[in-house]
Parts: sequence; structure tokens; C-alpha cells
Amino acid sequence: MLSNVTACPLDCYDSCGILYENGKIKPLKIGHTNGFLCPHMNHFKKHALIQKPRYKGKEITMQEALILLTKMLSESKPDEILHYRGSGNFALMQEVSDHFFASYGATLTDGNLCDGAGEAGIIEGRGSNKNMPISQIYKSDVVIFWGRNPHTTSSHLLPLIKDKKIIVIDPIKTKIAKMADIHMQLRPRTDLHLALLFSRFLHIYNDCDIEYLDEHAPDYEDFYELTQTVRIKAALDEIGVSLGQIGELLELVKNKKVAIVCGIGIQKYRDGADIIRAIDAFAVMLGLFGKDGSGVSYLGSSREHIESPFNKKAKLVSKVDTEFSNFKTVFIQGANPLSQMPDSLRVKKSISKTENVVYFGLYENETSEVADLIIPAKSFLHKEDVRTSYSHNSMMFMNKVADTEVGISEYDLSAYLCKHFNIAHESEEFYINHFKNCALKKDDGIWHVKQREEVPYKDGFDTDDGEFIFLDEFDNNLEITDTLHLITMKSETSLNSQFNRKENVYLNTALGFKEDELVTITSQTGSVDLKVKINDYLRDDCILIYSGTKGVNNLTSSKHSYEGKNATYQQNRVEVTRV
Ligand SMILES: Nc1nc2c(c(=O)[nH]1)N[C@H]1C(S)=C(S)[C@@H](COP(=O)(O)OP(=O)(O)OC[C@H]3O[C@@H](n4cnc5c(=O)[nH]c(N)nc54)[C@H](O)[C@@H]3O)O[C@H]1N2
Ligand SMILES: Nc1nc2c(c(=O)[nH]1)N[C@H]1C(S)=C(S)[C@@H](COP(=O)(O)OP(=O)(O)OC[C@H]3O[C@@H](n4cnc5c(=O)[nH]c(N)nc54)[C@H](O)[C@@H]3O)O[C@H]1N2
Ligand code: SF4
Ligand SMILES: [Mo]
Repeated sequence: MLSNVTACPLDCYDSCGILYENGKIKPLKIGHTNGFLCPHMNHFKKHALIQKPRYKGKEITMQEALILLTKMLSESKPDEILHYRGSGNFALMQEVSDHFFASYGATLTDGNLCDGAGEAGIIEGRGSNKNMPISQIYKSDVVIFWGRNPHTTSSHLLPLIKDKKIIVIDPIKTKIAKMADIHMQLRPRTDLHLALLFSRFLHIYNDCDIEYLDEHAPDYEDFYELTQTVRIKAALDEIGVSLGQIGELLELVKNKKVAIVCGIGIQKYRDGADIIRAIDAFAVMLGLFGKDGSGVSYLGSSREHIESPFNKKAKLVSKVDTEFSNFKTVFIQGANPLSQMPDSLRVKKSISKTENVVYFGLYENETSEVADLIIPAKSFLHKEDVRTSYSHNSMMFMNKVADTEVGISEYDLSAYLCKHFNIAHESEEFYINHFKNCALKKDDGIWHVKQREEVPYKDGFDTDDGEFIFLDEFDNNLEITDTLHLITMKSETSLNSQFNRKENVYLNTALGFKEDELVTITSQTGSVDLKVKINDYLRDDCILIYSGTKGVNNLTSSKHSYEGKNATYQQNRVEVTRV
């Protein structure tokens, strides 16, 4: 019998619970889902799924598609095969295909298009990336949204922060910035300098938590010296924040429970790791770690304390600058690399030299357009899975809630390949139970991942000696020039390249362009033509093109961040000209 409870599969902080009734997707009333979903799930069924497999443009049966796939694989040497998996579906059973490809001897990917630079910075300072869950943000007095846009990307936080003091640090006057007590509308990529100034003034005003620092971060005086290398007046001008605003912020956080809620906006740069590490250092100077209702919330590892049952031992290439042309067969799953990887023009050229491109996904997009073989996946409503989140510690069970003739599940496809190539694997039930065993039902009726800490770093940090490791050098060059900063954040109408994608570039009036005018945006790597929408909530040294907009990644660089092997979508500067 089918169950009627599942969870949203999308790559999103919230990981909502879903009730499936009379063919309708509805929110669970309990827990963090709190009785509402976002537009992606409310309109999920309106988006046309790929119905039939295709080979070179011609519709074929699923059986024919699977036979073709095994033929492509057997005619390629294992080291000529690449398995490129994205995060279009975030659930744990997506990884079952890694098991087949790794066991077969194919190459898998490492590197990160998302949060890797920030995570690397956090690990350098704290020794691990344990997240402050949303249940703790709920207990804070003051919330600082630092490069995070909750109305769009984590709306289930909003009911939890009513009546709290809100500070926003973001180059755009976002919805949360409009409601905030303080909004620092800084120049992009100046966060590291701003965080150092916060720590420096905290020290000058004698407001550091000295008792905490002596115990958990005794090198704070050396760090204070580092903060003194920033020239205050020049830095304030470059950042675009006043001394008065810094004073106001420090006054607001004094002796309060403070949650610093960071997003990926701050770390889409080559030195992204150092930027978040400087923010962590400010939190340490305030003594925020290991206390109820205080700390830094970023994107935690959704896989923390979940041991994978799959074989993943394989040769790896980075998913930031993958050279597809080095492979004869590329199997792309749950991803749209032709839109979402940086430097799209390079990606397109490289993949055009691959003999067999296979796309295993739900929707038509730039990648399905160039694929030789298209295999439709089953949507989350039609398969069994389990998911965790990067902003809280619950495990959500994703039961199959309806039958369908369309597509194939990741498990069924991988089991078919394992069987064909004589590779050992377990039953679907075995894997699902393995994941379920990583969680425990608590008194609130909700399943929590075992061993995850509600308040991490209570007994100090996870570094060798338990002490926080401060940044000891940084890139002091803010590269202030006349060229424009590209901001490429998430859109409320799309989930990266899924659903309703934006089609415009957003500019401040001061740049002298008119609404609906067609312009060319150019960077070192390429260009794109887009229609203008005027938006004066942007600074006049920035332009905004949302993630998922066709062509935005013509402008972005495939260079890795210095640490964390992450994409650096906002490193390139751009110019705008009339077409
Ligand atoms: N609706 C919707 N929700 C999503 C997604 C989606 O595509 N659509 N994607 C999901 C995914 S994959 C992820 S990783 C998360 C990410 O979600 P968030 O962490 O919220 O990330 P972004 O939207 O990229 O950027 C957040 C904010 O950073 C600001 N920002 C940009 N540059 C800078 C800077 O230099 N300094 C500072 N201080 N701020 C800056 C932007 O203006 C923006 O307001 O969202 C998830 N949720
Ligand atoms: N310019 C710019 N580029 C960015 C970003 C940015 O902010 N700006 N953000 C980056 C970030 S944070 C991320 S996480 C990446 C995301 O980039 P991707 O991981 O490529 O994610 P999506 O664009 O959501 O596309 C995922 C595809 O997965 C498929 N899919 C969905 N569900 C399933 C399923 O159940 N099974 C299978 N087999 N397929 C499925 C759908 O067909 C969909 O087209 O983009 C990165 N690229
Ligand atoms: S995309 Fe996020 S907010 Fe929307 S329903 Fe899914 S988990 Fe909830
Ligand atoms: Mo992401």
C-alpha cells in the first residue's frame, strides 16, 4: 500500500515534509515545515517532465535505452567513462549510481559548485563544520543575515525570527534587509575586511569575551594585531559602511544571544574560505560558540554522521572545470552542467567532443539539448528515498506516494547496470533501512540524525588542541576598479535551473540604461545579451543576474577557490554595453 507522507527532494535548506492527498502536494503541519511550502512545491506538478527516453532525437522505449546505455559503457574503457552527478535531487538514494560507476572503474567528481569554499574556511578555524541548527536560531535574541537571502532560499526560518533584532549584511536591499534594524549595504567581496573591523573595534571597546577566549582561542591577541593591518578610513570607504553603523551593530550584539546566519553569497570568490573564517573569528571574539541560541549557521554537511553504504572509491575530477572531452562516455545525473557550471562556453566546447553524452534527469534543459541519450528519471513522488538537510538535524522519510509509467528510479537503473556487469549490490530496502538506522525518533515525534549535536563546540573546537585557529594572513587587495561586480544569487521562481527561470539583468538607474533595453554583458570569459530591469535596491557598482538565467555562466570563471575546490561565480568583473 502507498503511504501519503514524503518530503521535498529539492536542494534547499528547509527540507520540508509533504502530505500527498487526492493527487495534491500539501505541507505537513508539524515540525519546521509549519504548514506551508514554497512556490517550487506548490507548483511542482505544473512543470512538464520528460516522458520518454530518446536517442539522437528519436523516442525509444526504456528497455531500448537501457540496452543502448550498456552498449555505450561496454564499448568504452572504464577510464573513458565519467559519472557527473549534481544536486538537482538532494536525497540520499541518488548516490546509488556512484556505487555502480565506482565499482565499474569509472571516474566520479569532487570539487563543489556551491558551499565548498566557506566550508573549507570553517574547518580550518574550528577543525570541523558542525552547523548551528534552525532550532537554535529560534532561541537567539539577534540574528545577523550575512550573505543569505531567507525570503527566497530558506523561508521556513522567517516565522522563527519574528520579534528578534535583525541585522543584514548584503550588497542588495533584499526583503529581509528592508525589515532589518540595521542593513549594511556593502560592496561585494569586502566582507573579510568588515569582519576584521568588527573584531578590531570589539577589542578596542573591551567587549570581547576574554574568559571564553582564554579558554578556547588563546591566540586572540595575535589576531587582533592582524586586524590592525587594515587601514580604517580607507577600508570603510571601500566597503561602503560607516563607523557609526559598526558602532550600532556592536551595541546591538553586546551581551546578547547572537546567531550569525551565513549563506553562500559571501564565498563565491577565490578567497571565499578566508572570508567566512574571518566571520567565524568575529563570532569567537564574541564567545558565541557552544552556547544555547548563539553561533554561526552556514550550510552544514547534510551527510554528517551518515555512513554511505555505497562504494565510492574512484578516480575523481573536479566538477568545477571538468574536461568532458577527456571522456568517451559521460553520464550526467540530476544536474544541468551546461547551465550551472561556470564558464559555459568552455563547457559547451568540451562536451561537444564527447562521443556519448547521456542525460538522466526530469526536465528538458541545455544539457538534454546536447545529450545523445536521454533517460527520464522518476520524480520523488514515485520512488522510495530518505533525506537530510544542511540547516537542521532531522531525517525525512520519502515514501513513494503514487505510481507512474514514466521514467526509472536511480535504484532501478543502477541495479540493472550492476546486474548486467556482474557487480554486487544490495536490495533497495537494505539501503533505505541502512539510512533510516542513522536516525532516532525523539520525544517531539521527529526523526533526528544520531550523534548530531544540538549545540556544537560546547567543549571547545575539533582542532588538534581544541583551540580555534585564527586567520594569520589574508588578501588585503580589494581590487577596487571601475568595472562592475556581478552578483548571481538564487531566484524565488526557480531552483537553480529548474522551474521558472529569470531572463533579465537587473541594474541600478544610475548606470544609465532603460527598462527593457537589450544590453550585452561582457567578462573575461564571454558575454551574454539580456533585457534590462531597473532595480534601485542594487548598488550602482553591481549588476544582478540570477542563478538559472540562460547564459549567466558565460560570464563566470572556472578557476577554483584557493581552498575548498569551489566555483568562484562572483570573481569576474563585468561591463555592460548597448547592443
Ligand atoms: N528559491 C530558491 N531557493 C534556493 C535555491 C534556488 O535556486 N532558488 N537554491 C538552493 C541552493 S543550491 C543553495 S546553495 C542555497 C543558497 O542560498 P543563499 O545562501 O541564500 O545564497 P544566494 O542566494 O546565492 O545569496 C545570498 C545573498 O548573498 C548576497 N551576496 C552576494 N554577494 C555578496 C557579498 O560579496 N557579500 C555579502 N555579504 N553578500 C553577498 C546576495 O545579494 C544574496 O542576498 O539556496 C537554496 N534555495
Ligand atoms: N551563476 C550561478 N551559477 C550557479 C549558482 C549561482 O548561484 N549562480 N549556484 C551553484 C549552486 S549553489 C548549485 S548547488 C548548482 C546547482 O546546479 P545543478 O546541480 O545542475 O542543479 P539544477 O539546476 O537544479 O538542475 C538539476 C537537474 O536535475 C534534474 N533532476 C531533478 N530531480 C531529479 C531526480 O529525482 N533524479 C534525476 N536523475 N534528476 C533529477 C532536473 O532535470 C534538473 O534539470 O548551481 C551552481 N551554479
Ligand atoms: S524547495 Fe525548500 S522551502 Fe520549498 S518546499 Fe522544498 S524544502 Fe520546502
Ligand atoms: Mo547550492
